[in-house]
Amino acid sequence: MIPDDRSALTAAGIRSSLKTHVLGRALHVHQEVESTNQVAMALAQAGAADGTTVVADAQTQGRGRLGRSWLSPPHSNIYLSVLLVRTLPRVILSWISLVTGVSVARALLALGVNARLKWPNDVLVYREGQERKIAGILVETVGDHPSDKPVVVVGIGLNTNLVESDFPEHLRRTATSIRAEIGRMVDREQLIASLLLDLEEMYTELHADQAGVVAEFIRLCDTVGKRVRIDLVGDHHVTGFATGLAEDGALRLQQADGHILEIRAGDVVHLR
Ligand code: BT5
Repeated sequence: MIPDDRSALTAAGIRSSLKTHVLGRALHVHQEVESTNQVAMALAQAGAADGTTVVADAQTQGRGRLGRSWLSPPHSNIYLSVLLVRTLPRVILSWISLVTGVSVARALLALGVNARLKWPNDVLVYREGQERKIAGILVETVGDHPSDKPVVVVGIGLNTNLVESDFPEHLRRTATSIRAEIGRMVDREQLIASLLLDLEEMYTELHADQAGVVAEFIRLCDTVGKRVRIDLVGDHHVTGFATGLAEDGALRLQQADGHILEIRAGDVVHLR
């Protein structure tokens, strides 16, 4: 059954569709939190298990990268954080954010949304030549974890049943939702369950067949092969041609003089 705008997200509803072995097996569903990433961080510090998942119907301080905020109204979207407590080689760690984008894009494609990825963490839809962000990913490392393993929280914000008029003015031309794209509402609980299953498979595949995962990212990503400007922290930017990805997922940028830079953090602007 497709819920109306007011239906609440419940753990039972998500569990009834869940086919994972690890992700979401410990599941915390809240009506409202400041940030699901923050709740997952606190659970990590208290020793929560690998795959512990936090879902909220609304966030009051949803966060993006670099102190930016994530619009998180109630009853309409997906705000999800997954805790990964496992042995992750450094090279793989930096791929977590990229492969999470692959899973989100694949979930959207299955619903008929023509999703594309922008390195490193944006899930986009193009409408009338305009890029619109439909989902964002925020991976944060957990310090002071009781285990010796590297521990990360993977946060996903996915605009699902929000209608265009719900977006504030400053996001109306640059953001979209599944409903705005396909003209119907989707069941958030089922979507969360299928997303968790694909994520579980992707994280396993990342260990077993990194080349396959990289190829899947490149297939879905619009940044590689484009002229781009990259806004770096501070007021700096660099421009060039995105030629590919380094082993750790950094973006390789060829500048006009032929020099290759490897970019590990920044905001990409696709140039024509
Ligand atoms: C991101 O940051 O794209 C990462 C967003 C991650 C959000 C999830 S929700 C669950 C978990 N818990 C959290 O607290 N966070 C994660 P960034 O690349 O910095 O993009 C942020 C920018 O996107 C903002 O500055 C706005 O311009 C725009 N934006 C904010 N909310 C949006 C929304 N709902 N849809 C589309 N664009 C949005």
